[in-house]
Amino acid sequence: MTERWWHRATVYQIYPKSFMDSNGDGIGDLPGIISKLDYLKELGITAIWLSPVYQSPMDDNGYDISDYEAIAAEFGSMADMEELFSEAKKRSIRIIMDLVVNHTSDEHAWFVTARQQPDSPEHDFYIWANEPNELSSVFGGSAWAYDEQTQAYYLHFFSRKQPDLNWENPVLRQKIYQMMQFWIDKGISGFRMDVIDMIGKVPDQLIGNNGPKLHDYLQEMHQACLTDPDLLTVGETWGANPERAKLYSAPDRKELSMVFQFEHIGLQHETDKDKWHYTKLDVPKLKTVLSRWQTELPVGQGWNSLFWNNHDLPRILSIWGDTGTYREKSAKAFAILLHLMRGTPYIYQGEEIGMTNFPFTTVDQLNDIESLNYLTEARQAGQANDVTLDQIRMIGRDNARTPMQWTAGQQAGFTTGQPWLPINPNHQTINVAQALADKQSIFYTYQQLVRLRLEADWLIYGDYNLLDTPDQVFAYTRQWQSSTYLVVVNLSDQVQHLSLPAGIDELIITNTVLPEDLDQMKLEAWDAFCLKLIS
Ligand code: TEU
Ligand code: CA
Repeated sequence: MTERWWHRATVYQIYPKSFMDSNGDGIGDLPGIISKLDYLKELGITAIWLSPVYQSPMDDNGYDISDYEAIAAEFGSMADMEELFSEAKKRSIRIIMDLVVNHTSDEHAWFVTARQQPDSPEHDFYIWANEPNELSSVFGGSAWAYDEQTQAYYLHFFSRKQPDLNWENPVLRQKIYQMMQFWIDKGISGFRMDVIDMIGKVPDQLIGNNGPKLHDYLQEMHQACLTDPDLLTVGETWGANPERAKLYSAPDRKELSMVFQFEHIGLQHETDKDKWHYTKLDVPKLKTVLSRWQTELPVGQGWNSLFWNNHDLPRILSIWGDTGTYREKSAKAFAILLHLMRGTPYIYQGEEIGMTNFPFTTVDQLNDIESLNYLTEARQAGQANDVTLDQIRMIGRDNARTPMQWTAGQQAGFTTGQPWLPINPNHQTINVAQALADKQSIFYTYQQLVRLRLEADWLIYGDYNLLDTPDQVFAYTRQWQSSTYLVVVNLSDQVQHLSLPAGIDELIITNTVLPEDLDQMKLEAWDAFCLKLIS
């Protein structure tokens, strides 16, 4: 495998609306991000994945783009964007932009023209039908919306303000590649690609993702603007399994660097039920899923991403960890478990200080279109409001979008104004200032893991092997040249017993006081550590 920078990188995801507000309007912005680059440098991350900052009516908080080459006024100007690029570069931090090309906003000039002039070239940039079929939107209801002006239906797999693009149109594809080149020429280091597995859709065959031409389009895209191997491209592919991940990320396929797979996230809800039917952590299933992704994507045949959190997911501590006595210990346990696997880790803003879900109590605290649509649907289906609110409180996307908690002070130091989404009251104790002051905080565990990845070849190349342990204990080894590294994590608040016939050569990282030896070990709640074994 030819090593690239992103094999050793840790990427930090910023949701700009909630990261840092510089002008008191309660909305995060680009100058706010610039003011926090030194903090990110301290964490040690190599790159930032910046969720969309393009012009948008904000129906889906920027994942509905009305101009791909202009900055949303709420976030600042193109000059601010250029300054972010140069300030990040000074700190050797790369910028990955969010590429949202499965759909545009219905306020994009292309769609405005498409609906006004049915015989315009732009009309065929979208997907029209005289009658809807049974395709449904991810955000509830039909995936087809009737347009009075055109007297036809258009496809939208997300909100009706997010019409799907017709990737069968070669002119449209070239316009997308030109737009990508515009940002590459500005010096970005790659793209995160929003629901990219949907661009091969075949609506009249009810095919949404993994369509027949998906990889043709990705290879064409690569040829057009992604031939620089130092560009990191990560596809958001909810339908990926390891086999498909090889198609996306095997170097000789010349498509993407890696994908975000969601099979482990799928364990957050009951099988074959929708996301709202959340369920508790099933550690044996988690071991099976994550181990498959470690063993079925060998070095050179593809590359993994590693994440627990993003802007669409509940905070991992709230859904699978502990937010009480063991909040810090369980946070370190999840970090150690994941970051010592093979792949590129992604830290979502606030994960590094152990932020948790927001204690929503009323509907008017919610912003996310997905949750608000679900609330309406659930009401129409006769589900009690408190049941729905409980589901949204546990797994709704707003949980990840409450503002970053910088201090224990007013509005958590996020804004001097009124925040667009309420600040979690636990910012009094969970905030960056506290984390930086406490050398035992979660922050320094992440900092240590980020630094380790930059120098440890065993992390990049070592073979993975799951150990047979009690159900709640997730333990694996990484084998590299003559060295064996052991990772042991108790993913429960119960004492566990474990015996490993091996001697300790070196302590790599731990969230607990280590046992004398590995024979007849007693693991306390949420114990997690990594050791180099005597070979
Ligand atoms: O998410 C894709 C997606 O399907 C998610 O919306 C997911 O299915 C759902 O949120 C489960 O909770 C991407 C972006 O990450 C998301 O923020 C956008 O809303 C969506 O695409 C449309 O662009
Ligand atoms: Ca602002």
